[in-house]
Amino acid sequence: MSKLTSSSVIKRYANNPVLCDKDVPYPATLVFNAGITKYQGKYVMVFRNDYGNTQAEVDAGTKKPWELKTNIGLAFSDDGKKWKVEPKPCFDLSSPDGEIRRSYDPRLTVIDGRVYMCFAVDTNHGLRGGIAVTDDFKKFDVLHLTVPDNRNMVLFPEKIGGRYMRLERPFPVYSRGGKDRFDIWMSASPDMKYWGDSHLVLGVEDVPYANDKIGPAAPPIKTKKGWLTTFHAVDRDDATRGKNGWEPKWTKRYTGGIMLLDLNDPSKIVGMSKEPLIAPEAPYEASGGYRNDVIFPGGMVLEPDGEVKIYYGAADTVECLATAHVDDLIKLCTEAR
Ligand code: BMA
Repeated sequence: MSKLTSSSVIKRYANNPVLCDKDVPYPATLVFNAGITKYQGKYVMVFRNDYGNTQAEVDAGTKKPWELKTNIGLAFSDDGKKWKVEPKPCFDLSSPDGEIRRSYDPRLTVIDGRVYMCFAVDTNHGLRGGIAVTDDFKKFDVLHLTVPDNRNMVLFPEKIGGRYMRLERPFPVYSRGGKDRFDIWMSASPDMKYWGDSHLVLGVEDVPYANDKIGPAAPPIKTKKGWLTTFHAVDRDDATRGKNGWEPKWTKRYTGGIMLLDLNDPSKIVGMSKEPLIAPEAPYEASGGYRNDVIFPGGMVLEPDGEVKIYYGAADTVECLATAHVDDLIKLCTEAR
């Protein structure tokens, strides 16, 4: 697939990345794919931390990146730009019997004053999606784990029609031709524990710049025109792409997209931009990372003046920030219809 460029409404933060391994006071190598929200007057970030081998060890060929272990770290900020990482990781679901290998890619949503965290879980019997709730980021109660293979879940910040709602991305390999053809779905729940009434929201074939899979990105934000939400879109080129990062072979590209969902029935798409919102272009997105050409949005904050902060993992290596005005983002979705 050809070159992809970011929308002109997007401004990258000049001091990107906002968080990287050097900011973390415990073993850290890849610091990325964070969930961010505002809670009790502060910005809060939970981030994925892959640790175990240094980049130098990987580069020297003495250690392989896939030996990395993962935990979830915690950081706070007063302005959403300068972050201070807490002394210890805040969440690690790996179980002593080895069945749960790790949890990662957290996303945060505040609902009725409590913080809910969605996360992915690798187990010996498949990839699962989890939901936990916390009030202090010290104690997390795990409320729900999906059956495999389903992850990349994000919650809406309020009940809709009396039910909690989530976007999610199952991996239906068997019925989609035995390869990646994965779509965005949604489900509802009366209590965060039992989920059902599932609907397809967006098929991968409807995203012009994806030829592989798509998935939910940052949790939706509410606007007058609908639920504004990002997603990630993947195109793959095994013929011309090869080594692209520390990994021996990486032939995918991850791009951020944007769509608007109906306020009362979010399984209905009001509009979707036919072009990427953020495509990997900056040096920290396109070179020098673990997997280059990866944009993975996980947090979106709507400020009172209409600025939207979009946080995204870049190159599976660092955490970055870009901003846009909410009206421009809505226009991108509605004018594309
Ligand atoms: C996905 C997830 C993400 C990661 C992305 C790109 O499948 O593993 O955590 O950012 O691939 O490597």
